[in-house]
Amino acid sequence: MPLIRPRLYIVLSMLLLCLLSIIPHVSTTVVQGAALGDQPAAAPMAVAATGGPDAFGYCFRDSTVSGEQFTFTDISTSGTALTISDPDDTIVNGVALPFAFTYYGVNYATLSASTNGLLRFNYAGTDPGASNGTLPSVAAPNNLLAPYWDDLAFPSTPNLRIQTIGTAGSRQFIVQWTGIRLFGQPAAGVMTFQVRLYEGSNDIVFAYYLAGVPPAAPGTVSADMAGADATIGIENQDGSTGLLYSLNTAALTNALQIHFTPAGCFATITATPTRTATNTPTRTATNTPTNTPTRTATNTPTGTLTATPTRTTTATPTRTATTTATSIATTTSTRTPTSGSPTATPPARKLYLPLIIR
Ligand SMILES: [Ca+2]
Ligand SMILES: [Ca+2]
Repeated sequence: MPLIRPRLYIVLSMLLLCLLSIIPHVSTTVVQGAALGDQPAAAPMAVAATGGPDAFGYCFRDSTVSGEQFTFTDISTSGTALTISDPDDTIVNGVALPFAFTYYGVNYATLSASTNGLLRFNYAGTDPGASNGTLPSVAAPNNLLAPYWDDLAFPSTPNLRIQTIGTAGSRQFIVQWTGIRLFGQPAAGVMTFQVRLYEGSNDIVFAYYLAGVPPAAPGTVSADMAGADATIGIENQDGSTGLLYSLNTAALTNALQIHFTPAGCFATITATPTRTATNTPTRTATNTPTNTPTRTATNTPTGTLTATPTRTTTATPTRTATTTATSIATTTSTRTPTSGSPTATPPARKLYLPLIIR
């Protein structure tokens, strides 16, 4: 059927075109292997300067918080070197602690130190590996401190040391990774960090001297060195609780420390200050009154004066003649008739002579 064949070809061709149009384009995807033992990086997390409490009561704060001072007691030469069989993935078990250290309520006399930036308690196995994960997580490994859990390696001679400082009762046990670097990174990108365990308080401090080996001045801290691929935090015995400082986030800076404590959250962060007034304010009059107050008698005395004052003579004055007459005048009186003529001759006057008797 000469007419039928061309039609068949056309129909078949159209069907083929339709099929091609609905088949998606296949692109070549190269699945990158996890870089040098790292797990694929998760999305960066927001990092807080403080955290906790976790279910046990641990809290942390970093040295960007007022009251948390960065300190770094370098033991890169003074400390006792741990024997490292492999500068890449090695854990040293049975490191004796100079004092019983209580971690999540359990006393430990030894710990394990890994070249991949981990400390572990009650552990006797092989290195848990460089593949860091989140905290807390019931997935192994558990019961750990992660100052810098990542795929790390010492570039040449391993320098993982321990040292105890201070006096009994307030000692610090220090574990320090000196001049370590991210696996495969340039030799210039070395980092130094330490963990300090505190006797008595059972506090834990992670201190970072990134991009160098003290006392040399630190170099440039890359994002990777700042923790862009690392886990930093703590986790309890069964992985049921813990504190995560950062996960796959460039959160670290040179001269930073992170302080964990089982004593609850730091008072300087959580306490609300209370103010108690201790002084009673005194007010002083600053203006002098300008008006003179006037007093108005409001009561009129109503009583009547009834008593008459009496005077009593208390003394009778006496008068005494003070003068005596001293002479009496002798006068010869002469009587002169005042009128008429005498009617009788006055009697003769007799002379009396004095008789003198001898
Ligand atoms: Ca875990
Ligand atoms: Ca490693």
